[in-house]
Amino acid sequence: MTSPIRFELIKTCKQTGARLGVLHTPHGSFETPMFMPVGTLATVKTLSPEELKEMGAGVILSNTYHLWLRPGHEIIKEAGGLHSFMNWDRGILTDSGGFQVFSLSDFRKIEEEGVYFRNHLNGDKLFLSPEKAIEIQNALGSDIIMAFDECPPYPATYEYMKQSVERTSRWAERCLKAHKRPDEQGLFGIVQGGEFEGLRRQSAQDLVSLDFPGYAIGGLSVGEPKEVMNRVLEFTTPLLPVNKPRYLMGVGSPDSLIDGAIRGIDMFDCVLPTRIGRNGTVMTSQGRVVIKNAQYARDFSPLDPNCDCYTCRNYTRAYIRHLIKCDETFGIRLTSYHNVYFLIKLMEQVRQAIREDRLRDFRDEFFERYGFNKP
Ligand code: PRF
Ligand code: ZN
Repeated sequence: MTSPIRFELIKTCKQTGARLGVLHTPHGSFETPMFMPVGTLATVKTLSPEELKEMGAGVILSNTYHLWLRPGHEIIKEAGGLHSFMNWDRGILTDSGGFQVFSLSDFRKIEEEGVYFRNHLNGDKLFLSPEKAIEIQNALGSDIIMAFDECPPYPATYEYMKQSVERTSRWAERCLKAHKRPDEQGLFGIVQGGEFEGLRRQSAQDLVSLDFPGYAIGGLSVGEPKEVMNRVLEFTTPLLPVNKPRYLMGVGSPDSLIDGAIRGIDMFDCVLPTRIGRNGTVMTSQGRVVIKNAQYARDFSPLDPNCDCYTCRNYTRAYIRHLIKCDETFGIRLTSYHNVYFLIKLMEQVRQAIREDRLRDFRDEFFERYGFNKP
């Protein structure tokens, strides 16, 4: 049986080793490295599918846990699956729910069988297991589904992390067994192990021996310093097969996208562009702008002078500031649109730089302009 998810490596950047590739899915083929906007509740907050397509989004991410609670995976299955339910005909990746359970629920009990926890909406007792997470994702019909893993908090002790990695490997095997639609949906394994090189190696070896069509690196961007994330990526990506896609979960700041690509990552997702957009922060080629600040009250220039998105072609900082300060919905639509566009275009520039073997130069120029190099 061939996997419905295939990764085609086009070339690697001579300056950095970053990979240019194509991710083939049942809903289209998309160039990598790519950024996947997050639509937790079957909507990328404030943006329509048409707008996402116009920006060039290929794959979006949604969440098993949230859709299980509301409206329920049965209803989405009845609608013909998540693609038809939300009117999105490109790629969808669903996260397994493990991470959301750990981040949203205060009460939780991890056992070999699965995780007991409380519904973050009404406090009901719930249970999620590898089998249940796969059953829900099979019903949703997403192109890429994720194994049910444990993402321990940072920092965790070596002893705890070792137990957790071993359990995550056993859970990964159970996910494979439970997967009912392997010819329609690609199941990715998730490498854990925190900052420990030996545990990352153990986790990667366990999962690679199970032969998933793609691998995620989890347990990063959970509070560790940036240098730790970069170091973990440096020793983890070489442990993964070159002909399979690599997905760094929950990472979406512009500097981390570039630094991740340089370390061999192909896919990223993050709520960052829509989350900060909703509180009025935008990413620009010159760094972050907090649009509510008084200095923008009479600024009739676009959010980013170097951006050609719908927002920047038509609206000024002063106008967007006014809308956001008055809690007008249109304001957060405009900032969300710009921020998602910014990251999608950033990845286009990263791919072009890989094509031309100059990603190191691109990185240095981008960091300089964005202000990451400032003391
Ligand atoms: N596991 C899963 N989803 C995730 C993570 C993880 O470790 C992270 C960590 N940054 C984000 N989303 N299943
Ligand atoms: Zn813009």
